[in-house]
Amino acid sequence: MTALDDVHARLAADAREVLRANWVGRYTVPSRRLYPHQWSWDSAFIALGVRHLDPARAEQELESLLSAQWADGRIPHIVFDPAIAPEAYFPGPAFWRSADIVGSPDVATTGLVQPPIHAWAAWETFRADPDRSRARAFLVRMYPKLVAWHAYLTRCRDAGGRGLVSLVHPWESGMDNSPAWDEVLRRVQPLPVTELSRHDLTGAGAAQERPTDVDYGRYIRLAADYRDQGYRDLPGRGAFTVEDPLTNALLAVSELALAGIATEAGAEAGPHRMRAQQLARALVEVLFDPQARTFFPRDLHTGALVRVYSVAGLAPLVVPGLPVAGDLVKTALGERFGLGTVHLVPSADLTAPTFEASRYWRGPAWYNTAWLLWRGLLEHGELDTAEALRRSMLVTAGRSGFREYVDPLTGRGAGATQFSWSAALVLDLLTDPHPRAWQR
Ligand code: 9WN
Repeated sequence: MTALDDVHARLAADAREVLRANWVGRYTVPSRRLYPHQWSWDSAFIALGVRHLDPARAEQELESLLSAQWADGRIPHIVFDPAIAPEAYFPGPAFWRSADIVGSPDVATTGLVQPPIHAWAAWETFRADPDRSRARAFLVRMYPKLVAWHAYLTRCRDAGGRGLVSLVHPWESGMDNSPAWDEVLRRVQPLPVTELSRHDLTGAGAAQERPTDVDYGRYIRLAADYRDQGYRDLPGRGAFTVEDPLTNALLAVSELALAGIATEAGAEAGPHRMRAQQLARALVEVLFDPQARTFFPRDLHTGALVRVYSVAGLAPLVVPGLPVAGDLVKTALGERFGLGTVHLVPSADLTAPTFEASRYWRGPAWYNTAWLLWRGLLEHGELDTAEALRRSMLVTAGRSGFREYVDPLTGRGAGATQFSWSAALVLDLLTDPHPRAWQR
């Protein structure tokens, strides 16, 4: 064993320990202190790592999330654990009142969604141990639920009418306080701070690393409005209605995964491949800016692109055959993201006046978006750049632990400690450094 093997073995052991400590019997909490319930896209990233340890547990992670699916097909962004005190997370079940909605599950949830990476995670989980997974009919059970999930997004969320999914709340993007949302959020009147019971601000330095009270006032206002309209989508647009490149790129890849899942489940793969192509085409036609060499979100109130760079604009690199992949790689390597010269990849433009190295999604580097970029670079044959990014993630995690995010300039960890998806994705990098691309 070389010294590096030794370091990696220790890192893998530490990652396993985080995932063990955060497992609550049916699912994994993102963080014991900050996020003590089940989160939608977290569970998918967690399954991508846990499949290497215990594929049955990765299946259970996803199945437990999908057991809270609504009758309309949506997978809620948080599934609340009834065993956890209601005041442990704000806004909790009493705010969302999901039980009032016909077709909501027995357990309390939010009515928002998060980026649709679930079919991709289910497919990779299956591939970790296909024989055993087949014996449990995992994909046969998952297939109709995942189809219903994608159908909800396609049927109820195409507010722009161009074949792309739109989001109704910044929390749905997974990148809550991204500077890309600043301009759109300006039309939302924030609730006063007296109406917010923020629990996320306890702990040293937390207020400097989390969204501001004005942001939160707007988040709660938007969520309350959506709730008060019974979580109904079309027709009509709430104050925040945007098409997001990361969400739509993950849906395209998940449709490809669904093609594989369909074949395993005895259904037709063709329609899913076709939908993946339609999404990829719409992404490029509607959200790509050739001058800026990146994707931008689109504000459906103005119909215009929001020309603010963020890592979400690079995420379509995960889409196989993307015709503008070369442009995205150039942007990633350029001064705005500094790929190869910084730790992981920053969530927001390093050169913008809004850049803040330690505030949540306004600059810090996150393991999930770096992992997506890594997969995208591999997908498009950028092997050296991908390997450098993988190493950066491993070295940074080795130094700062499995923090929620890191300062991309110094590698200093911030946010929650023992963060589940950071551990899970590092474990994936260590266990499966050369994943199969879709074409192979
Ligand atoms: C709101 C759980 C989630 C992640 C999101 C991240 C953060 C929640 C919060 O934590 O959002 O959903 O309370 O700030 O932004 O991506 O899924 O880890």
